[in-house]
Amino acid sequence: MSLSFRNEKSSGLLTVARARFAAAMALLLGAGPASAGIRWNFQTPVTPIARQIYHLQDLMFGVCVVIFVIVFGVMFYSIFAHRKSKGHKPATFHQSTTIEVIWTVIPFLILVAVAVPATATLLKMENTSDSALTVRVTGYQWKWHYDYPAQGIGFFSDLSTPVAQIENQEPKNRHYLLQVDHPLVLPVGEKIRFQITAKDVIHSWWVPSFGVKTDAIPGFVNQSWAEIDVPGTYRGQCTELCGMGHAFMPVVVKAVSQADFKKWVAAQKALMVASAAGDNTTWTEADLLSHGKAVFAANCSACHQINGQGIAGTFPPLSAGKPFSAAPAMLQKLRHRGFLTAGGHVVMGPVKNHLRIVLHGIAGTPMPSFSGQLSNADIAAVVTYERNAFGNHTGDVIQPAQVAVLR
Ligand code: HEC
Ligand SMILES: [Cu+2]
Repeated sequence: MSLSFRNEKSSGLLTVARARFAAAMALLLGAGPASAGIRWNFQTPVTPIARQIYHLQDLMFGVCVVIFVIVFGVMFYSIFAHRKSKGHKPATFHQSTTIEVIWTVIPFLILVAVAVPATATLLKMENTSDSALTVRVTGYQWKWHYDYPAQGIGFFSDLSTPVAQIENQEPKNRHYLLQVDHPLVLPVGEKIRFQITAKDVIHSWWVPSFGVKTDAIPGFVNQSWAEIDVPGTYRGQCTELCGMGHAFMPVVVKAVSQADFKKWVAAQKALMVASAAGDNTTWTEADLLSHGKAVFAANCSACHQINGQGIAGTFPPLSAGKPFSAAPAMLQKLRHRGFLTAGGHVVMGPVKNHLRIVLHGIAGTPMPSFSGQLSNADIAAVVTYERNAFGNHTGDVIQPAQVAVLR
């Protein structure tokens, strides 16, 4: 009780100090409106845990500043006031047991004062019991998948920053690399348990305002929780270096009222039913191409590149006629599937092989299976797009029903 009271007080003082410091720095740096968004501390906490972490850091910071001022104050005073030129001699109090006991006991007490609230916070973080909602979070190279097992909803959340901004052809917007097509939607005022894992390599799911930063490790499920009290949009990132696209898999969470959450769940379910029924629809070529372009940008461009030109030695181009050089074993497999000529040039192999590759991936290579991630319509669209973009003109138009057969 007394500890938490001290925290609140010190945090109040520090907030004022921090605001002044920030203002002074802004003046010093000649900062204009461009840097108005710069902050000098954590993001505003919106869960009990995040708030506790925030106060802990203020407490630690306060303790460190006080120790720093006292230690350096004494040191500089001693150097100056007891200098040799004034005739001072080295002191002889080194054998003083009292002083030794004091300088052992004081740090010990400081450590206890810090360790007690820190341990309490850690224990609270681990306690995921009594949650009202469970969300499974799965890291992929390079996107997140969210599942609501009790609600029967699941979807991928992909970066939605336009490629033109990434390639410096357009100015970068405010949420550059921090925006996604489908944010995670959560209700406020309810304890939400996260079960976090990964499909390929280690990722880490981090939402600073929630005080949640949990490693996503293939084959393990780590747990964490949040009870959000302010509706809003919260942004985070993958925080475990997970390969080339690490910077391109942000986390975006929309916290809404419980009533809105229920509405959203119902809408999501209706969407899923509609997309399953879509297998029997016949799409126009124009619709397939435009949807395929979006599916390609979100799912394939990280490896095969947005222009389909791949990366020599690693990711094959998807343009017929392009030469591709790589390890002999890889070239042989591509030839075997009909995607490379004997002379080492890319060709668009048979449609069925193409669909199978996208559906099931290529085992033992980075080419992932998309059967769990993309609907039949998505796959029909992206394969139609590949076969008619990047300089390819096969004229093939693939319908969802053709994909359904191969699933
Ligand atoms: C994580 C990286 C990665 C992603 C994402 C990826 N691919 Fe691939 N893809 C590969 C690699 C690597 C190969 C070559 C595999 C081999 O060694 O045979 C490949 C091969 C292919 C091939 C056959 C080879 C060729 O030259 O045409 C096709 C077709 C293909 N990918 C399509 C896609 C489509 C469509 C998507 C998106 C829905 C996609 N890939 C996403 C890495 C990737
Ligand atoms: Cu990652």
